[in-house]
Amino acid sequence: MKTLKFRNNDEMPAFGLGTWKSGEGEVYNAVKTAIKNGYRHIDCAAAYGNEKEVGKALAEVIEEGIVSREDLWITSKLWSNMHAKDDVMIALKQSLSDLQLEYLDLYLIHWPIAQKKEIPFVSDVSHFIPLEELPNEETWAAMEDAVEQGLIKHIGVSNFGPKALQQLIDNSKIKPEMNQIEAHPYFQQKEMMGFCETNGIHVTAYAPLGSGDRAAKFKAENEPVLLKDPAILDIAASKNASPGQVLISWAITRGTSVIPKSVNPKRILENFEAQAVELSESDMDKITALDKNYRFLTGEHWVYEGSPYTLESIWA
Ligand code: NDP
Ligand code: 1BO
Repeated sequence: MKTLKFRNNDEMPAFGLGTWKSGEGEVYNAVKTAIKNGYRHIDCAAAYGNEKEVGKALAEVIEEGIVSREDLWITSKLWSNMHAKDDVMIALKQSLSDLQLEYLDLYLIHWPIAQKKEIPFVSDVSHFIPLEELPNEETWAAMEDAVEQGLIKHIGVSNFGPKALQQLIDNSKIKPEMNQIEAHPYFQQKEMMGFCETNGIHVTAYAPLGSGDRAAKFKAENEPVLLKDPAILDIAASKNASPGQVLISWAITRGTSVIPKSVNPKRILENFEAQAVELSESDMDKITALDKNYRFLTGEHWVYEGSPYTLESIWA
């Protein structure tokens, strides 16, 4: 299994299981099936509303002796309503308790956006807190404290653009080690990949299969369908692989971590086996040519008239 090496030589399995949208009654089986079949990296988040069920599965696979805690890499994410210094520890301890863990391998600021604590999901412009009032640096300092307390091994961010990342790099004791961002052949993020490489930051690719099961509010009309792209289908046929496997292998081959979500046992296995699908230089070149600068998750759901956050400021 390919790994990404962190600054202290800890190694994160490049391939993991995504859990966004994995519903109640589904995610427990998905995590157990995944770990029983070789997965060692699970991507979680408080905002996914399913960490308790993930935690039950994790506790059981450890109790059953299938894996030990040290064999696993568990990532979670801090939601936007818990960015205030004192709230970071409350949120982290809740995730640890729900996941039935004593530490996280990686904790990420989910979005560079702060919102009021009482409102878990914004629905009005008054629910935001401007970054001038609650800067990412304050949130980060609290995450650094949690690392010192042994509750987190590594810290990073998600959905950060180069400007927000640079600000954290310039104002932190522990430099960010991960940016989890949308990345797939239609949105290859070459600039961000370069920025992260220069600064020793790893990249985890989310929505690697096109995130087809997003709710309608997160979707545009007539979206392109990555899993049906003719070039991907051709390469898949030539390897006797599935289109999903080609997309996963592409992400790993270019040096990112990748966390496809599935709750379907057959696809959970199929995705794991993608790690054995080898792409030639010419396959990689054909896929590189597919870039359309097309985001599936545009960030539009954060945009409200008069808000301190705009699409430009979020992705800057
Ligand atoms: P993905 O690109 O992983 O796509 C998931 C969809 O693909 C589901 O409908 C799934 O269905 C289907 N699928 C899974 N495997 C295959 C396959 N081999 N062939 C065809 N279809 C397949 O989307 P996500 O948005 O879920 O992204 C992956 C993970 O990244 C998330 O679950 C989450 O952990 C993380 N993420 C993080 C974000 C962030 O802001 N940091 C944002 C978005 C995602 P089924 O389950 O039925 O198999
Ligand atoms: C708004 C989508 C977040 C998934 O991680």
